[in-house]
Amino acid sequence: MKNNKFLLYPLVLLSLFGSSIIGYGQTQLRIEGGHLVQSGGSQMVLQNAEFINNGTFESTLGTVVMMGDGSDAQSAIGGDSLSTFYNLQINKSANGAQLQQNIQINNELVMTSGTLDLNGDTITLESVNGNIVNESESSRVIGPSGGMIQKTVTLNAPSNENPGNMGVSISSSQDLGSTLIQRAHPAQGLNGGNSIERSFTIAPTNNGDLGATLRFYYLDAELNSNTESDLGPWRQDSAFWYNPASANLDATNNYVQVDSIDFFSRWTLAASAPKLELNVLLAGPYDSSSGEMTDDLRSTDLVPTTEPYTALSYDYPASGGGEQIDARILVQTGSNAIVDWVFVELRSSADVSTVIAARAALLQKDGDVVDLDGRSNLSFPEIATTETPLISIRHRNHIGILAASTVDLSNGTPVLDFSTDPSLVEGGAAALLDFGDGNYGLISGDFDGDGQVQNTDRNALTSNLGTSGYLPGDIDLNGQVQNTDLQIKLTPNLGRGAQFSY
Ligand SMILES: [Ca+2]
Ligand SMILES: [Ca+2]
Ligand SMILES: [Ca+2]
Repeated sequence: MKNNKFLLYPLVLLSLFGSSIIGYGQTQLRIEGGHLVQSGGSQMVLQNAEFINNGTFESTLGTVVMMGDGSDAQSAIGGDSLSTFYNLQINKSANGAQLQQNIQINNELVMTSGTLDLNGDTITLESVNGNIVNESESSRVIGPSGGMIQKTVTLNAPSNENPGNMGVSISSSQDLGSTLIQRAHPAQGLNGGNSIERSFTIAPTNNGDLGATLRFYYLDAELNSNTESDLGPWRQDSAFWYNPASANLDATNNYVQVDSIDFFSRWTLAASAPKLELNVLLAGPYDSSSGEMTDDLRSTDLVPTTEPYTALSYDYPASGGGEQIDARILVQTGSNAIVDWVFVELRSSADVSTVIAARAALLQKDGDVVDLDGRSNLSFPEIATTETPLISIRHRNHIGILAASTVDLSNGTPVLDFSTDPSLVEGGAAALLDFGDGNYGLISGDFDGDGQVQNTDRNALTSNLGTSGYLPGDIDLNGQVQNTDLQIKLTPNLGRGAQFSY
């Protein structure tokens, strides 16, 4: 690159508080109300000097270099105006540089030495050519107090595309269209834990049915006391962060890969949470001809996107409750279609009345109990892997079950298939309905959710006959309260459940 002097247009009002463009000590390059044009491939070096733009800065092919050993603030980029750089190079022999205003990079942000602190501001990488170069453990963009790097790109069937070299690689056979990618650096407080100091928000225009793969790259310097080998992906689609399964960590090349992503949202990395692979059937919607449950609530848009159990006064210890889903997961059909919400508890083996943790979860037609992405094994973020709890599964108008034995959360992902093995359930086959086809399910008809099917349930359902919606009297979960619910799904079970209260 040539090292020409930069040119000033006649209208420039340029104040240099220092003797030259290469300034030493507490100096500023100030643009006050006019144009400063850096033409050609020229290089402008700011040695411990601030770049303050209160006018207009144009750089067609030039490079601005922040050098020196002064504090970040002595190498700040600020002023009232957004500055658009062609190339910006951070090359501090000590300390770093910081933003005090948003900037745009049309070509390269070159990280040579020292950090660049976003300091609450935004770097926009130009959509085609803007990219980060040479970012490393010792020279990287940071942002403990907020701010972001962002880029909008068009992604059509991307194959391991890492837009702007921002550190997130995306693959999908689909056309995602114009996609906004934002990288931020404050750690996320994840249900009592702390993430690494990096997160990505990925927002494609076409954001559904992507079958996408994500590689989330990180730097060791961002680990924030996390043990690298424990890292797993966390995502946030609504207010809740959760820890989807099926990820691969490559600690040598510093990335976590997640496959089978239906739609993108916000992501970070943190220690993996304990997970459970659970399967359970509900007698109400169970269809013996298919061996699965029906999903009429979903197909008639009645499954709420916020869990129903808080409103029903179920007790959530710790930080559970209020789980929400993105409505996109409810488009899934087939065996993995969502039937309804269930309520999963971890109970103390020493005293089963003590609930250690509780989560609302989603139930698929084939009985899989899954997390908020509609497909991953259920995670318990706030629970230590040293716990050996008893699992219970409850549903708002069925009688809950308690596992007969504890699970060891430190040993992989425990598998409990309550749909085929009554010996896994406290009380055995008597605590379930035997469908006669090899499958067993939760006993239906507990209108008021008190753990028993009684006359009060029958009377309440009777007075609701003919109503429709997401209702406690809709025992078979087809969206209507009918004689079927009363005569087939409730009445035969009267008296069930009392012996299993816990
Ligand atoms: Ca399934
Ligand atoms: Ca009841
Ligand atoms: Ca019904």
